[in-house]
Amino acid sequence: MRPLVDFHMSMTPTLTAFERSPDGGMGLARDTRVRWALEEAGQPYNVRGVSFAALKQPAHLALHPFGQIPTYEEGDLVLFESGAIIFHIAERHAGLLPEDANARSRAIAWMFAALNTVEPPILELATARFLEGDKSWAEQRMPLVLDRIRSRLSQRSSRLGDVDWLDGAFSAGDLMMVSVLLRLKPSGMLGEFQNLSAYVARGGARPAYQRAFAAQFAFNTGKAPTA
Ligand code: GTB
Repeated sequence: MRPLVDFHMSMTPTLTAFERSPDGGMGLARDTRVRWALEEAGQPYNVRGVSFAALKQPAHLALHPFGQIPTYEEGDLVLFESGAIIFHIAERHAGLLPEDANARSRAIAWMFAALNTVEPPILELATARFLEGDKSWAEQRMPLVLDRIRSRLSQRSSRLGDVDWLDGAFSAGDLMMVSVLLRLKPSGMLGEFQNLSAYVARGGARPAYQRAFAAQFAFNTGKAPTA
């Protein structure tokens, strides 16, 4: 008979992450949000580092059609897209989606809102800075990029008001929203919206996030994070 421990080990999911993230352990690459979801769910996981060259090789493209991280392998299941991976984790383990059907649908709506409505303008900032910063029109474009982010932050800030989480208890919707907003931390823009900075700080202070952050930091730097 197959020992239980072997079965358990084969179902321990494996994520892919950058072999060395260009952010040097700031936790901005999208494996961090998946690690966070797994930590919230209390699930163990393995991580396999992938070099930039290997991302575009057939072995990795078989897991991820766009040659990116993160991917998620669990038994026979292979997933890509951080949103789909976190949704899968949240569906199968307690703690990330409410039991009530309507509240669950609303939490899922917030996950989509984070990925489809809030994240795109934030990603534009990185494109404008790092990929287009040397173009003749870069300086003219930047205020437009910043305005689009500010507009979303202002809408998010008004809706959040003074509550702790988006819709009652912490959910995968908050996990995704905080993950997306964390990308703005180096820009200082979150500081313009006191309740949003507090919201992001609240998410970042969760023990599960702290464990996820420490794990990615150790993976990327070989060191423990300093407080
Ligand atoms: N929509 C996909 C998802 O949510 O999973 C997007 C995945 C994605 O963009 N992956 C990036 C990647 O693999 C890493 S996270 N890029 C390599 C490639 O496309 O060839 C984005 C990212 C990249 C770099 C930093 N950084 O340097 O700090 C941070 C975040």
